[in-house]
Amino acid sequence: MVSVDNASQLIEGIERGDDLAIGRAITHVLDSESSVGEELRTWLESRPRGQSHRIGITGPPGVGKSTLVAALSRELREQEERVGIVASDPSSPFSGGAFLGDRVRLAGFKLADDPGVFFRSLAHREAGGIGNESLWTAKILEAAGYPWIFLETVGVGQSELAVRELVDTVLVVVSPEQGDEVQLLKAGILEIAHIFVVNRADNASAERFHQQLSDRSHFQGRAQQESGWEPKVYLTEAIRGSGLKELIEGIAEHRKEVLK
Ligand SMILES: Nc1nc2c(ncn2[C@@H]2O[C@H](COP(=O)(O)OP(=O)(O)O)[C@@H](O)[C@H]2O)c(=O)[nH]1
Ligand SMILES: [Mg+2]
Repeated sequence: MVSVDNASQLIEGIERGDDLAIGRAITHVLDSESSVGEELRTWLESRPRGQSHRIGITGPPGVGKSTLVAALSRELREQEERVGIVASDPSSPFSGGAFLGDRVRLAGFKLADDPGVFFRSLAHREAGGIGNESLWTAKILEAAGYPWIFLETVGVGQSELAVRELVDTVLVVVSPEQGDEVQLLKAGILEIAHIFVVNRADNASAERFHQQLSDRSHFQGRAQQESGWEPKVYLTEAIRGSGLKELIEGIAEHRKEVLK
């Protein structure tokens, strides 16, 4: 990459919270051929873990993850919290519907021009899910002082299990339309959750599904065994913004647990 950027100027910019510098820095860091990127990666690796709380949002496609991230972000903005969002979508190699869709959705939530929100969509060349690209991006947002960082990943598969390694809190979003929890169990998705969200509270079977999951929230999967944390189950309607305050409190509670 031919570049006029220099690493120390970008670092200064990141620490000032300058969006332009943050955006440029991410581009460099994700470019294995950029020497500026290499310097930035070295710097990022030498930094102590900051004050950010990283929240991974995973779950099957279409359950409302992006909408929920936008809704939670708006709620946090009302509490004057700054929010970084990293969306990864393997189905959108640099252009295409989903990529644009998330932007449009953010705009719908009046976040697109909000300087307190930084949004970056990654077109993954890795096999789906949150990989190193998301990790580097999160590290930059952390260096820029964003206290809340959401990382959304698409789909359910092996790669989602990696989410756990990269974030502090894993939110597994499910929707009542998926019908039954057996499917979720098969996918191994219950195992990685710190928090469950049953989205689409407006659906007729939402309550029942919420109840079903709550009954099993003593379920001892890997995440649960490691931490002794009992996953809680929240019911939300992302498009209308219901259940968000409770969910944010739930995340904050888990954060306290993590920091213990
Ligand atoms: N009825 C209903 N639809 C929702 C809700 N949340 C999201 N949606 C819709 O579900 C569709 C998929 O949402 P999206 O956030 O893209 O799902 P993702 O693939 O999990 O990120 C969109 O048309 C949303 O408007 C909800 O609470 N209720
Ligand atoms: Mg999405």
